[in-house]
Amino acid sequence: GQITELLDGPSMNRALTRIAHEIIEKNKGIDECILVGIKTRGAFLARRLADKIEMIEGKPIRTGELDITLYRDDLTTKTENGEALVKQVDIDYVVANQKIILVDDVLYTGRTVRAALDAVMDLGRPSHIQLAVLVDRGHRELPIRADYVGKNIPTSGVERIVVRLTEVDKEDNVTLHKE
Ligand code: 3GP
Ligand code: 5GP
Ligand code: MG
Repeated sequence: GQITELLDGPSMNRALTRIAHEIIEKNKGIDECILVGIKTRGAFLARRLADKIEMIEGKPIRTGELDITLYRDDLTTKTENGEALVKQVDIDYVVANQKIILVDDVLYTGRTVRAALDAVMDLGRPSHIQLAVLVDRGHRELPIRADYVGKNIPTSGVERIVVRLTEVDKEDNVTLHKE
């Protein structure tokens, strides 16, 4: 099928730099913030944002990870109720009264984020939960939105967004695949 490049490496890096600044600005610093990446690629994006934020602020930001997969391990049945399931929670901090910033590569139906919200709130009562995504492809099935967006990409149901990150894919880019 047809492949379109939506973000190249430098554009992805600029988007992440902007989001790092937006996180610091919105939260007036990062003292009460914990970045929580959703595996696989969201966790690498959270690490990249943490590095950028540390460079800007001159102090580290806490990070954690969530492993969330579809209960039915078949991506094609997703909208026929493949439900997101939390497999592992790696957050080594007290979340009560902290600001949790979830990080994922692609936001689509919102079901993964809903599962992430549940997992975080099971640990205690954060003061806020925010969401950062590299790509928002639309088609929400739940009332969930992102606070920080790298790029909004309206897609059809048959299109796929492929996110490649050097940590796992040997290159940085985002491409749109039709059929
Ligand atoms: P990720 O773990 O880095 O996010 O779910 C496994 C991989 O399949 C994901 O990698 C993601 O890139 C890709 N993927 C493509 N379409 C979908 C989808 O609709 N749902 C999920 N969960 N993953 C998808
Ligand atoms: P949601 O639960 O919002 O439907 O989907 C979010 C999760 O599914 C993200 O973690 C992402 O990995 C994956 N996802 C959904 N659609 C796509 C897509 O088009 N491309 C990629 N790479 N991942 C997707
Ligand atoms: Mg993902």
